[in-house]
Amino acid sequence: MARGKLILIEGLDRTGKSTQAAKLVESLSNQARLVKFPERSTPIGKLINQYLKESETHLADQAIHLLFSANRWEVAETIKATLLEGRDVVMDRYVYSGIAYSAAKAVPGMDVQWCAQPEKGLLKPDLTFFLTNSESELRKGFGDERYESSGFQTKVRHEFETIFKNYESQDYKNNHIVFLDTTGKSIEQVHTSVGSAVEEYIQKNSDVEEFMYF
Ligand code: ADP
Ligand code: 2DT
Ligand code: MG
Repeated sequence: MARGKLILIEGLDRTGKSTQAAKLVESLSNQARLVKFPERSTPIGKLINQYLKESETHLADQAIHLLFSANRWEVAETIKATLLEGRDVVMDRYVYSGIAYSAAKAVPGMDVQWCAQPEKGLLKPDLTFFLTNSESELRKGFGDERYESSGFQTKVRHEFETIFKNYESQDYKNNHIVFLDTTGKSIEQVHTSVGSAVEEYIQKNSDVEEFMYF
């Protein structure tokens, strides 16, 4: 039996990641599993949740970065097991958010290379979508969690661009990363674009069994 595919939906706040990840999981046939990062229900995830929700919860920038990464390591084994059962896994945020949000803080020494280090050895997605939307700041759902300000989001966008254009340029060229501008597109239109890209990827790569790692 072929292993499942690891598919990631990435992007800035309110670009439609959670909406699209949920719809993609529903549309995939093989009991696909949705994994959202941060996974807030684990012991480390509860700490992360508190940090995001309560501005008075102080953690050193290095410490919270490593907790976000540890949160992925907590779930890594079960993701691989699910893929080996032949089920697809759709992730809502992952390593790229981890690097981009931390690097955007511009803390001395915490550059992209430093931020990427604890992610080394995690499974690399087979296919990554990066959603952009020039009007997403107008959307409902703007919360009061940490990082939800337009000034910080601009810095995060810049870090994502650096990561995808330079650091992951090979994947970008090989079409493992799909950029999707959703400006002016309905939820259904975006879902159709995501679904076709996934279908095309699976058709071309159905026999790929080896895993890629960061
Ligand atoms: P994210 O997970 O990227 O922060 P969400 O999926 O939670 O974004 O979507 C943020 C808000 O925008 C929600 O209210 C959602 O219903 C709405 N939304 C998502 N996609 C679209 C779209 N294509 N057009 C209009 N509104 C959308
Ligand atoms: P949402 O639950 O709305 O997606 O917000 N983040 C996320 C990081 O800083 N590092 C990470 O590794 C991950 C996965 C992005 C979660 C917030 O947490 C940030 C927004
Ligand atoms: Mg979301």
